[in-house]
Amino acid sequence: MRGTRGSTVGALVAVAALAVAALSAGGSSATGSGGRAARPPDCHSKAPPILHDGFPEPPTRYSRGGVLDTRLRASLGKVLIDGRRVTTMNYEGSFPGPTLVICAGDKLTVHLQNDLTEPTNLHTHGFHVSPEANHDNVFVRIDPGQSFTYEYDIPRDMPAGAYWYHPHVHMFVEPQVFAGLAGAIVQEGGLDDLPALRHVPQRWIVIQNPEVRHGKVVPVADASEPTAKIRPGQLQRWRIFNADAGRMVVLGMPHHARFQLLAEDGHTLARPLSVRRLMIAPGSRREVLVRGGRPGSYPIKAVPFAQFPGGDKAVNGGPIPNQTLLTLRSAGAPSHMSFPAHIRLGRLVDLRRKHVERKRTVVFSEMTEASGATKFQLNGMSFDPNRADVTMKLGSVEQWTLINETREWHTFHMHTNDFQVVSVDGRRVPYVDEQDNVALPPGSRTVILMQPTDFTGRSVFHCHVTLHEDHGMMATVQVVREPTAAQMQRSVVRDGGLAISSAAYGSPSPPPGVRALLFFCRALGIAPALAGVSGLPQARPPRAGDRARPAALGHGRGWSALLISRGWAPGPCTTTRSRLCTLALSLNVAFPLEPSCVRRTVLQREPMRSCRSALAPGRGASTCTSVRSPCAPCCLERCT
Ligand SMILES: [Cu+2]
Repeated sequence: MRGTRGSTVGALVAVAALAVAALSAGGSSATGSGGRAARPPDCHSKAPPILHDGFPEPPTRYSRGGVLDTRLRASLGKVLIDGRRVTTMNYEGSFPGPTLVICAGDKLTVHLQNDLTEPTNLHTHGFHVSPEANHDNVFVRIDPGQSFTYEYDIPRDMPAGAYWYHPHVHMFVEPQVFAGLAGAIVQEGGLDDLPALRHVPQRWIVIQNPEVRHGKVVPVADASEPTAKIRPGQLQRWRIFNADAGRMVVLGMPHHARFQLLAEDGHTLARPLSVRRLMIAPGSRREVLVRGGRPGSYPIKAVPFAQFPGGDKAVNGGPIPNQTLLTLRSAGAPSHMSFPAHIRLGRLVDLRRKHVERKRTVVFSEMTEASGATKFQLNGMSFDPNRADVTMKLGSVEQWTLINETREWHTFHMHTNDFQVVSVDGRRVPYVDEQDNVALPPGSRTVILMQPTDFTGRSVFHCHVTLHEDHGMMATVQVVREPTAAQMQRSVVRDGGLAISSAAYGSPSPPPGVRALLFFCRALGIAPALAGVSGLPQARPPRAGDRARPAALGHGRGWSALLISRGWAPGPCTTTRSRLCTLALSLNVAFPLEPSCVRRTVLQREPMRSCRSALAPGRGASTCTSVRSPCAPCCLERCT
């Protein structure tokens, strides 16, 4: 299922590095007049210079004396985009909204005035602040004509870097972000203080993806792309915000030039990472160094990328490929700025060294309803704000396996607490990162570690393709000091196998028998971990007689595969034949699929959606007959 706005609206899709220019007519904020604000003292005075060379940029609002008290008025009105006046939703008459610039330890107060005709609210994406009361609370709903004052006490140890703000009322996120309700937040300090970067000028780039909506045209597809000036040999540090409603942006430099990646989602990497392609998921931010080449003009393009099957071609509803995000014009006196490639940028706590207290699995799936509409789900469930999906213990380390069972990209975004990516499809990430949003390739498994600290309270995690989020791909999470037995029980997702693994805190090991089997397999160097099957045809469900081979997932835990087979199809899997089938999987040998294996394979390859809905309380066996035929027998067995 395609899920980007490009798929639903059509051809006029464009990535535009944009920003704007239209300034609001003042504003009631104490420090919040529009335009390019003078840099006050505090952390701001020490930050590297920002380039103002005609490249479009939103107005900035700086904190002073530890305080930024400002207004954001959300309304529908005319803004200036690439020199044209268009009508769309906006904050303070600016598209994107004003950039808020703060320091560690600041008090940020935002008076949000809703002058739209629909509810809205505010999420400070990436902030490590309380998710409750009038802080980063996404359950607040501000009706039309109402206002609400948000207060954020920025922790002294919140990493300096790139954050952003946008609405978060369920089912309104995608249309509002798409329409332009988004703005950047920069916390200065951190990398700014690094001697090697102190004189490297900065450029802040906010990416959005405007197009046709409600008859109002946001004409960027045929607009001239902005130009960024650079001198030959000069280094520039770019903070790039993907504030788009749902598009994965993959940027490519011309002539094999590379980006030096410095930070992800507000977190500094330990060392710079040289990359040719820079992928920025919707909601994510990246900080990079770029160097001016020989004199000339160099387009920086959003290279073709299949976010959904066929989505790399405009004819399939994808964005226009190879669209120029901006043109880098290298001219002027040469510069010889150097940057040590092996410099230590920062230091992060490696959660891989800590004891994992709990494991969970989150399955991203899609379900097409009879009406043709697509439901986007996590662990077979659509979002319900009144349900407690996950309860985490404050200070505990958890390992989550994120399984994308669909044929398109999703992302995993966590509020309040960031996470470290450990592996993707079994390939270990060779460095320590910290992110609040990670892209999940189709059919992939991503293992992350996280440790909720400092704040108890209730928030959410979700896909940041906001169309998917609005259509259900979101769940609640609460962090408590001491989970009660009832909370622990509620947070255990029992859906028959695939989304198991919510072991109790303090008992992370598989059963002794399974441990012995794993030890045996690992000693022989085979089957390091099993939970998938490769070699199966993609175009149709597997059938008896197909030859399959287990896919090593490499996350070091094979027992979930065994539990899957036990959890599902309890009838067949108690037979000797199905035990042999399981053993064949364990031993990593190709085998002809037996019927019981087929069922199991289908259950692994297909989202839990069909079987889950069939198994929901109150559903009869008749529901099972409506699911795909290879799956139905299994469901029937479980239902009856
Ligand atoms: Cu998604």
